[in-house]
Amino acid sequence: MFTTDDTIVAIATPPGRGGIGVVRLSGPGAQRVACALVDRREAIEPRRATFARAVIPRDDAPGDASDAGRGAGIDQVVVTFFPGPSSYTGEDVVEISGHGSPVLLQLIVRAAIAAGARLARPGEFTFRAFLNGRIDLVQAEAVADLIEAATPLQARLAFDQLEGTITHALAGIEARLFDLVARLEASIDFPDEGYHFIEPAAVAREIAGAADALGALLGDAGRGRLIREGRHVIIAGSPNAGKSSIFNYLTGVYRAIVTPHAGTTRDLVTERVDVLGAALTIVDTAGVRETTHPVEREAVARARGALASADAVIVVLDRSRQLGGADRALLDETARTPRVILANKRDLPGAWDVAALGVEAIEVSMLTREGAEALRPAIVRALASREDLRDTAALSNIRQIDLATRAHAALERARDAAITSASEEFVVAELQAAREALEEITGARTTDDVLRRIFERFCVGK
Ligand SMILES: Nc1nc2c(ncn2[C@@H]2O[C@H](COP(=O)(O)OP(=O)(O)O)[C@@H](O)[C@H]2O)c(=O)[nH]1
Ligand SMILES: [Mg+2]
Repeated sequence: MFTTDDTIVAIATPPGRGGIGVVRLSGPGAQRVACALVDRREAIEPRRATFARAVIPRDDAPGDASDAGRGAGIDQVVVTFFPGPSSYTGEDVVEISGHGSPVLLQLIVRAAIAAGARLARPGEFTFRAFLNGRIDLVQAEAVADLIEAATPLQARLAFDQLEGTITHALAGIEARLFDLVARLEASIDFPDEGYHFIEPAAVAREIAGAADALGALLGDAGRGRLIREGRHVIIAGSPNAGKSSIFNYLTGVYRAIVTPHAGTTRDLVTERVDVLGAALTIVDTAGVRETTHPVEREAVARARGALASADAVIVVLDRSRQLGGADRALLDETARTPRVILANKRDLPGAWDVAALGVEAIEVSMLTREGAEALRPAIVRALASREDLRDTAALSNIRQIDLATRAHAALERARDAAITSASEEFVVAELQAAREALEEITGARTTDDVLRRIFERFCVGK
């Protein structure tokens, strides 16, 4: 996909001005290019921060008419040389830390290109790390996730994956399958000996063990996805039930207008918040009711649209007024969506019996905040079937989850075949299918297409 025998260069720090900015080089010529950049003849000592003066070709130096020396000084920098193979990419890497000015950093990159480096493509440093076996594909994806993390829990999930938690678990399963296939194939290859390299009864047991280990990983995947991707949570209910009050409470920003006038919220008000580790997009809607006002009609239509695409719904009921047809319709409509039902305004005399609702509802008062502390855990429980999202080692991205699901299905077929004493060839074929899917997760077997899609997500310099 990319050539890997040349030396690449890119700015590794984000665009904009800052205290320092880092230019990164990787490849066989990293040391040579870096020496040219700092006008140095002797090699840079490995793993040591070395103070130096960056120079750029005279042609690039504005207003420099003197011709002393080979280049024009441009910045004071710190150069660090990480020799391969124990560098980030597995190749020789040099990091040049200069002052964080986009102009300076661009000049350094141009000078590196003039000295023989090539501008790196998005994700190319991490891609080289993958090709050189420094990390597998799960870890490469974790690098992108770690950089993109928007909540502390997202960062921890990605870090766990980068540290190899998933890689290690998958390797254990792969090793078991490899061993099993080898022994089954030996039995197939030497049928006359009447000797089984593995007891037929042990085959099903071994497969079931691997399937269970993979099943455990998959069991956590829903939680992993929730942390990684976040979810849309829609607040719905009759006008004046207290939806905007709940939105403001959850988001901590008083964006949605709260008034005693029914029909105040006329558009979808959206805010992204961290709810106990889950990155949730909370959407406040207009109360769903019959109306003739054109703006409110549109608002109600938008509320219905949001409801259709919600991952979870907070159904807000007003406990101080009789439930109406719209409330019952909403309860019916959301019966199959993960939801939290709130009976709001518990500070006022109740007009109906919450216990008689027939479904679990949390009594709260958004005015006094009584009972409100139960709201966040209830949302997470509705989305993840548990109240907290900690202990984070989990598959989290859909590519990995799809492949693990495929591997798991193949293992179940293999186990069933082993139990019903189907031919060993059939069992082996299913086990091989499972192994292939697992190898695709880690990238031991993969296509250029998949790699391109994964590394496209990265920025230049990663
Ligand atoms: N007494 C009482 N009033 C509330 C409570 N929650 C909201 N309200 C009031 O009910 C009215 C409607 O609230 P709002 O959040 O705008 O409801 P929305 O129309 O569903 O968005 C406002 O006057 C709020 O101050 C509550 O728990 N108790
Ligand atoms: Mg409102």
